[in-house]
Amino acid sequence: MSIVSTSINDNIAVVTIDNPPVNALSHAVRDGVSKALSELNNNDTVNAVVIHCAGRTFCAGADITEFGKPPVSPTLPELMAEMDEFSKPLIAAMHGTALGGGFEVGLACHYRVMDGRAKVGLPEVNLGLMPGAGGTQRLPRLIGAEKSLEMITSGKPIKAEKALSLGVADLVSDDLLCDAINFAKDKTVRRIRDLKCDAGEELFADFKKKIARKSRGFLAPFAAIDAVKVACDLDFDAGIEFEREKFMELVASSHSKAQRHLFFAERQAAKVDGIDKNTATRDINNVAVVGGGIMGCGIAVNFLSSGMAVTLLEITGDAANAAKQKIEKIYASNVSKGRMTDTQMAAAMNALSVTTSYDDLSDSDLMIEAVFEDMNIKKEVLSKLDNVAKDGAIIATNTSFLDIDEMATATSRVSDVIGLHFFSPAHIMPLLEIVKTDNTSNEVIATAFKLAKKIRKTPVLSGVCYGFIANRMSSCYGREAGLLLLEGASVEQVDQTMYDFGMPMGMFSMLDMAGIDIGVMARSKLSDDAYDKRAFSVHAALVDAGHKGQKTGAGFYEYDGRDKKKHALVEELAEEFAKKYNIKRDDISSKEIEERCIFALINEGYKIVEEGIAQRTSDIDVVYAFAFGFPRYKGGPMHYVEHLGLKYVLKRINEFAAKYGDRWWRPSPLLVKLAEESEENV
Ligand code: T1G
Repeated sequence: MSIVSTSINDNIAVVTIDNPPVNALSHAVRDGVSKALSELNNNDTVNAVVIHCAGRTFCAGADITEFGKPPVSPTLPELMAEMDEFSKPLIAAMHGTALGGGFEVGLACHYRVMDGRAKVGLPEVNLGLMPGAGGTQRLPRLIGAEKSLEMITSGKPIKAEKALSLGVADLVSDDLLCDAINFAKDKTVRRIRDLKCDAGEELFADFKKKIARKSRGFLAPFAAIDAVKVACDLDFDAGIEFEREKFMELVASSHSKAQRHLFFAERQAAKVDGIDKNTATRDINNVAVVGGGIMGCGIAVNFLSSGMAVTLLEITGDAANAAKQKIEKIYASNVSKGRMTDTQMAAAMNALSVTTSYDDLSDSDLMIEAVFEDMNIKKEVLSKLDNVAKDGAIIATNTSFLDIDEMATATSRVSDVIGLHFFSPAHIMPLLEIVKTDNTSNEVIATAFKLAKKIRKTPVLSGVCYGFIANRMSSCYGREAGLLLLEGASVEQVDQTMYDFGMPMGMFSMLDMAGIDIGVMARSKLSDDAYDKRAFSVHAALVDAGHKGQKTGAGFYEYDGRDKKKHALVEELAEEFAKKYNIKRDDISSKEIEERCIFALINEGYKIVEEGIAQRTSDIDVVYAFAFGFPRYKGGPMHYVEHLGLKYVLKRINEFAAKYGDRWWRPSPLLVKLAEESEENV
């Protein structure tokens, strides 16, 4: 079947686009549709045209792979203009996810018929863009400025029923093409561009304030707001011109390049080099979770919400029931926020059972432990699981740091053991580190990746090392932050610098939130040469004094409820340890703080790739953006290097090595090689 084909029955033409996998509006598609419409415009036997897509979805947007290359006519805006000139009724028959340019094609049609399960949306902001084919001008004319601002700046799609209620869809159908053809029979041309929209000035200013926190540092949402305002202030053609100009600026921006990088990096991370995508996988329907703490309950929710049965084991009946109540509370909160229905909550809770007996876990397809971060305790749990597990059951650990190769020796099935490292809160954070041991079978790895997709997590493969990818990198950033404290920077200055860089919060605020004692406990099991004790001396002293962070009312900050203020003890401890370690204290620039923290991440990221712990540098970006909120408009630590220049980053790391010693600052050989090969000008 050609990429665009036309059929005509009873004076209704159907233009079908067939460009798998998502009918992206590539040049071939645009050109095919343009040619088809030209012919149909001159065909007197044709009274109306239905635009439809083969495969699983209506056009899911512009072809993102074309961005950054010179535009080739017909561009999407040019095709829209042709559609605006089209003299016969145009009906879009939309199924799947009609997103971005796909939805804009629908809006350039005169009517829209949607499959009952279809969604429409304008997710361009996720790519550092705004709608660039009339979306900011047509949508406000159809549903008003305020609702358009919500859809465009959130990037969130709406379902067919909502689209119908808003007037975006004219018909919702379970027999899409047939109903769209019948719907087309008695229609007349009706262009959205001929409608008007207006809104007060204050709407746009207020909306910018409303999204200021969530969209901090991003460009696209604010540009989109300006474009919607223009839709209310200027005529359609002037608005289209404004939109195109702003869109092209965004396409060329480092922000969009970074966010487009992450879009493809996330999909690439789901591919495991050396494991064929058709590798057999095991069915996972029954899951056992051992440990009913915050992590265990969050992990259980992931599986319950994906329609699987969960048996949660705790040591005592009270603890098991407390875990059930924690899970019930999570679901109740989701229902109260409209994220799920009572029926969905009831179904999830009905699929949950709790127990204190390992025998009750014997039918589980997957068993995952989320118990205390101690090797002996975890080995004991894995051994008990191994004793009751059926053949083919997968045994997983949620450990954040520990050696899973060693842990697996507690079982008789080392090839069935894998790490599934969730991030707290486990039912919300999108990243899942899938950690393979030396013995984990390809079938188990492939099953874990399939499971990640089912529970809507973003998987990244890691090998076994201390902290895997995420926590190993984070400990390097934490090391530099701790040393900067001894060298004269304040907690507030370090945190503010990294917040201004784009991190959701500074390292010390994050430690106070998570609990300083967790890292102190983990490091207590390490040999002294495994980390820089100096960097974490204040952490240990705070915990010794009972200051573990928010949960004790003080840590690196003092807390009055959620309000935080300077904790004088920290400065005293920093001065005390600086003296003990003979570290000179001085004023430190924010640039030095930022480079020490970020370049530590980058250098470690290259080491993780060259050791084979991570498959590729783009996986590192996915980990750090999805687990720790590295600003997506900077693309992740490894993409950000390209923005800074490899030679500059290497130069600065060499300077840090000369000043602070190369125990931690030895440049990664991979970084050195790439910098040498780089053709950039320094
Ligand atoms: N362009 C090119 N390739 C795309 C693509 C796109 N728009 N969308 C998906 N792919 C590839 C993807 O890389 C993967 O490739 C395969 O299709 C399956 O994707 C002018 C400027 C539609 C919800 O942002 O959200 O229109 O890895 O694994 O999980 O105003 O893809 O197999 O080689 O994600 O079923 C706006 C982006 C673009 C939608 C399907 N549109 N796509 O999810 O499959 S900008 C978007 C998605 C734009 C206009 C503006 C999802 C999906 P590979 P997948 P999925």
